[in-house]
Amino acid sequence: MMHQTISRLRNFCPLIIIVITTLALTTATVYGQDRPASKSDLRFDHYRDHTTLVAESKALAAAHPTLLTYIELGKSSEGRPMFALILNNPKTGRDTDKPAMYIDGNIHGNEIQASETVLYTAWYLVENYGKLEPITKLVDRSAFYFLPCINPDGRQNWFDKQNSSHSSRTGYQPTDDDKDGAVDEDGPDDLDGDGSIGMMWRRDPNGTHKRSELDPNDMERVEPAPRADGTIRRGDWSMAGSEGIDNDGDGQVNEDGPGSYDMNRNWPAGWNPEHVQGGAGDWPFSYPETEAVARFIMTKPNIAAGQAYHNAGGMILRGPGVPQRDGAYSGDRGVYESIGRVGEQMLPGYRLMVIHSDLYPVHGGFVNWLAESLAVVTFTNELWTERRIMQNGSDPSSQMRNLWRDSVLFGQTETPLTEVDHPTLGKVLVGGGNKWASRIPPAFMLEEECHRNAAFTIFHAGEMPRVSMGPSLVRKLADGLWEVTIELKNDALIPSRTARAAEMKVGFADRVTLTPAKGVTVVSSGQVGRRYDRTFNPDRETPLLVTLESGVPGRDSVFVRFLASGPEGAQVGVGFTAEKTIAVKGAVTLAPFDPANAGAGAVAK
Ligand SMILES: [Ca+2]
Ligand SMILES: [Ca+2]
Ligand SMILES: [Ca+2]
Ligand SMILES: [Ca+2]
Ligand SMILES: [Zn+2]
Repeated sequence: MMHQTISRLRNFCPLIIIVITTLALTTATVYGQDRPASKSDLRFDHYRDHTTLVAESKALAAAHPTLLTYIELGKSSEGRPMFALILNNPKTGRDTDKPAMYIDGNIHGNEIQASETVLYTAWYLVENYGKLEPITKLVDRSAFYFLPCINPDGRQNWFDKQNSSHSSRTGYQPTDDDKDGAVDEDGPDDLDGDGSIGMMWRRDPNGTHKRSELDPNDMERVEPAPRADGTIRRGDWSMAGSEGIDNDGDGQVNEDGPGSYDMNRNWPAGWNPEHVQGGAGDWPFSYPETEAVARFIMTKPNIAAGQAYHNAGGMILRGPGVPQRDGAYSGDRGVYESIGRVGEQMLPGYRLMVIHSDLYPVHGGFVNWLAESLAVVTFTNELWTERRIMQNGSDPSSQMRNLWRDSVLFGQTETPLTEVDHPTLGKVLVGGGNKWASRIPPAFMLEEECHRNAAFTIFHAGEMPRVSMGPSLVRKLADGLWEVTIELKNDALIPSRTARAAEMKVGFADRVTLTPAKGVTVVSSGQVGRRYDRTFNPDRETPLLVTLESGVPGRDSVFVRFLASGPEGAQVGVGFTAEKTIAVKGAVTLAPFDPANAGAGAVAK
């Protein structure tokens, strides 16, 4: 029996090999559809508070010690760590020598999925390094700075305290919002004890709403309409504000809750003082959180791309925040359009928009500081849109919204209306959408939201400037006298120096340095319009240095020419440096060469 089996196996040996080979191939191809085997088993099917976010970020860095570093940038108002994850492969150079993408989230503390999205991006890149070729290549030539949560107090308090989906937005320094001399004296109050701050409804013979006959937890709007007897039909309930009482007896309810400074109005880009916009602070960077972020960013002039995550609405926003600053984008509009339009295709239900014209005016917003003051191509995504409820991208009807809430989410985002005795309003109904309603995706859709947005930023990062040297044109003008035209080309969308940077002289201009071999003299050098142009305005002062004020445009080339005297066959070293690209080193041989006449693949260096 045994013998028989073995001989059979022997006969089938080739078949077994084929089967094993097929299995191996199948495993390799199937990987793309699978979760990567993870060194740090992070899950994106739930939301984590700030304490857990810190612990998991540290664990992710510890699991990938070569690529990922956890650093603390400072402390929040309430003493929580402000932190960053730096992704860089030291084997391919220092982070500051590479173009970098800056990605943050949760500046508004209630906009919680922003942090999961940033953490997911870091996690996806480190877990797939060495497994997915496009990721490996991108990580090897770029750096990433991840700041998953830049409002730690806002986030932690959103989880710990009674909030609505809109509250715990700000930072947590005690602030006198209503200027009555007391701080934080009248916050929201959880009257029905559900842990959230909902809506209050009072009985009103001229009410705007009535309770639905199909579902008594639903308030339906009633449009006033004349009855046959001449009276006007109205509802019997009206809204009575957000859940709470007048704690300080000043006649207003919940007018001065905990904290309340808006760190997204505290950046030096068209900043305006408090009396123009509340929350702006005494001066830009006046809050510990904004100062910590600014100090970090100011040490990283290699940041070439930026992304900030907020919620909600399904938007890919670019600046400016006010129409007066439209001109700041005129030179780079094409770059923003090209990247943003791809984003619209990658993010179903999302639309590319301009902050001031499509949303509302913002003075001194973070994205404006990065884009307008530091001249970095930056977007703000407003994560999650109700259009994602419908799989066809249209806005849900109220019937669909209720079906979603009751039969897809099984009521998890809703507290039934209950009667509560209110000290000043009498009997009120309290309830409605809880803090999990409306602004964040349900857990089962979180991972998709994270992944698609991560993919968009990875695409954006892939378009950070990438400069290389093309073939050089070398002409012999006379015995021992050479004219050399060098091509520097950028095959990414983002220029090595944005139009905004060139215009405002932000940072250093790009530089081409020439290093002649012994016996060679560079007589003059300068930029030319095209490779075969005959006109040439040499810079006689510094022939070994050509400054490119406008850098190398996206998907385009610039040409630099120099005249040199020296023997045929001698070399001139060429170096290109820019703040936001990897430096390029090459050399040109002084021997006649015309790229137009060269065969395929011939490059004179
Ligand atoms: Ca007050
Ligand atoms: Ca409540
Ligand atoms: Ca009050
Ligand atoms: Ca109150
Ligand atoms: Zn926001």
